[in-house]
Amino acid sequence: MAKDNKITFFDLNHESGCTTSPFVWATKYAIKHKGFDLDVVPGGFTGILERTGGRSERLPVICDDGEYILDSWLIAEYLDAKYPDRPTLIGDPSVKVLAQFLETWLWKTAISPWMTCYILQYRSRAFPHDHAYITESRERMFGNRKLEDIAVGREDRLPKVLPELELLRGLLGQHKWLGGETPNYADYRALAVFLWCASVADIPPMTEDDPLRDWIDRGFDLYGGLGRIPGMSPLFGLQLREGDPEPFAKGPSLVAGLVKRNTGPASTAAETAHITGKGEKAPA
Ligand SMILES: N[C@@H](CCC(=O)N[C@@H](CS)C(=O)NCC(=O)O)C(=O)O
Repeated sequence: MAKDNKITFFDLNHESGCTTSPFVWATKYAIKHKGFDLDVVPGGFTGILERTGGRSERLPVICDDGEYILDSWLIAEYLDAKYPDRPTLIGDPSVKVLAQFLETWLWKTAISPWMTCYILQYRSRAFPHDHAYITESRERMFGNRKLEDIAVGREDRLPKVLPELELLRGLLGQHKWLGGETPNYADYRALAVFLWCASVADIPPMTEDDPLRDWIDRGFDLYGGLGRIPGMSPLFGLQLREGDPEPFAKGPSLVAGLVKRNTGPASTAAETAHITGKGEKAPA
């Protein structure tokens, strides 16, 4: 049992102390969800191996009463297995499968383009002793391109991310949390994408009126405002320019069957009238 209700949490920080990395954010939420306090070991990108006593080159890592657990998914599974009487993170195996699907989609749709937009801030917000490592490792990651070159054209790329998030808007327009009435690990994996983005975004990536704002704000407020820590930047306030795409759908969903429950002919009458052309009002 975690001593004093605390779990040692090896954080990955910027110089401001704010947490970066989606994996690390998801784990921070997972520990709080289980009702534990965080005994934080802070630090940046270099020196992870030393901080973890030679156990890991990557974060997150936790230590629970002397037992080290590596990897964000393995940590979540460990917490559920070791503390089954506390609130469940994953619950059913299908939660893991669907959360991984959603997360993979979010990495492709949001994190990848956002990383190219905020790559210079990812470095400048890091500890000064991390700058050289971030430059070298991330330039290699991006196929030996200079970070300055990767960031070029970001004003054009940022607005294009938003329409791609419609799938998540559709889901969260129908459900309070991905976990249903209360958040679960799927929420934390998805929220972690936005938490990471707020740790690097020197200009907001999303418009003020984005429908995702409600879920994001509620998520950042969880556990006494876990996501509202110094060093985080506003996510909302992107100013669109002429010619930018519509950031989100304003009308009804194109595929009503996805979001509307069939409770008999009355519930589908308007759609039937529309798709059969029978009984449809003539356009004004
Ligand atoms: N599969 C691992 C991935 C962890 C990982 O890649 N963490 C990154 C942070 S985003 C890291 O520690 N990077 C250190 C580095 O780049 O040297 C998990 O889910 O925990």
